Amino acid sequence: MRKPILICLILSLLFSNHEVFSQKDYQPSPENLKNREWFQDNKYGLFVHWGVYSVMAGGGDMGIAEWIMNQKQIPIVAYENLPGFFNPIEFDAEEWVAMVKKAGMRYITITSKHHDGFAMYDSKASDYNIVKKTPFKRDVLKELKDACDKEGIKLFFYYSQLDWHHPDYFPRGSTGRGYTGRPDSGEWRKYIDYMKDQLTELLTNYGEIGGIWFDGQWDKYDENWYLDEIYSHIHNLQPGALIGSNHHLAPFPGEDFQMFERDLPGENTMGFNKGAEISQELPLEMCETMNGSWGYNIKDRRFKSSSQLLETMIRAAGYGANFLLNTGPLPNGKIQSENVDTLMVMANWLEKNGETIYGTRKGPIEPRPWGVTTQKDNKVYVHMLAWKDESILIPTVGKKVKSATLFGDKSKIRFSETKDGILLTVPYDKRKPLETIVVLEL
Ligand code: FHN
Repeated sequence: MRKPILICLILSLLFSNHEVFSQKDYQPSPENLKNREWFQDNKYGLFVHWGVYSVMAGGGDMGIAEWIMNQKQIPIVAYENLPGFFNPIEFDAEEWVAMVKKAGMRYITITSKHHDGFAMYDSKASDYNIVKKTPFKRDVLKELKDACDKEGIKLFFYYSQLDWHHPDYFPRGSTGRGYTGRPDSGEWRKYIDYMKDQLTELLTNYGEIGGIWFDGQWDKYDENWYLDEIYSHIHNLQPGALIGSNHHLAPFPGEDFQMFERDLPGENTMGFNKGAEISQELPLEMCETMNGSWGYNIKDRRFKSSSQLLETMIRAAGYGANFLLNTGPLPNGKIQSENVDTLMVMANWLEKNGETIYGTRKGPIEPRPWGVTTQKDNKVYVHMLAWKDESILIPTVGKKVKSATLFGDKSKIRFSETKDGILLTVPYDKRKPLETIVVLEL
């Protein structure tokens, strides 16, 4: 084939995919744009992976929790017993939200349905839900939403497009194959309608929500996910709702924020990031686990320290990204006490230093191994995270620096500005881990 024809063919294929896969011509509503600003200002949220899988607590294996059905190849007919054992009598939505507030978090993103297909809310689209199938019979999303509304915390719903339970999730993707016991048949369009019905419930029965956090498109990259239709539907029901999808690709039109899983934007230590470009326009969010698991895993004691998590949060802010920190609640409805302890230590830091994170955007200097910058109005916050010497030459910041002070005690920091950069000197006795923050007033 001649080269120009081949190029045209590739371009037209790309273009047609683009049309099928995204909400073309999407213009975010004014509410949506306002919510994007809110999202970027508020920076820090709690991710919650809670489902009937918590009863199995990882089954004694490290790294397995919400994936247990697939990892242990549990057929649907057997997995369907699990809801019968799920009775989180100690669940108290108000207690969760009070903890979130105390932690300095501003929103919660909770699993409404994970890959196992079990709805953690009162779904009319399927009986496979917490109200119909568990002895608990309560709609935890409803209780959480009410508690969030009282405290001014926003609630987002995680929704797995991937489904190991629904018969019409066919053709199957890279997971949930064979062992589930589903017949090798099904109608994809019926599954899309089912998903649409469930999303309608989530967007109409819980008042105004923060948005929908999709996950699972990576199970079948070549599938038609009807994103145009689904995203338009969501935005029609709630124009302000932010849509994000954890497909590990560059955002599609119709998405309102871009997310990164367990890696800072652009990094790829986890192997998820397929070289996706970082959006210069959309808000960003990084999600992270507190140990190595999302859902509750009884054996996973690899808890990250509060310092480690704080450093990640600060570095994320240096990219302009929110930090969505996960907990996997216990099957009795309590939040793991180790997680609460860590969150409270982080809360102390935020109480003192929150000004350098909340309401900021990424600073004028790109994130560096030594640290990051954030910015608000005429102030640049230089977070010196890993700099051992007394002086450091940082790049110029575009405007003249009027003063340099240490955040906290406001002591003057010696600085000199040349065309080569800004030389800052922070005396050793003024340094504290994670709290050496120089404020440059422009
Ligand atoms: O498979 C899921 C996993 O269980 C978890 O929900 C994370 C959260 O980002 N996302 C998926 C993997 O990309």
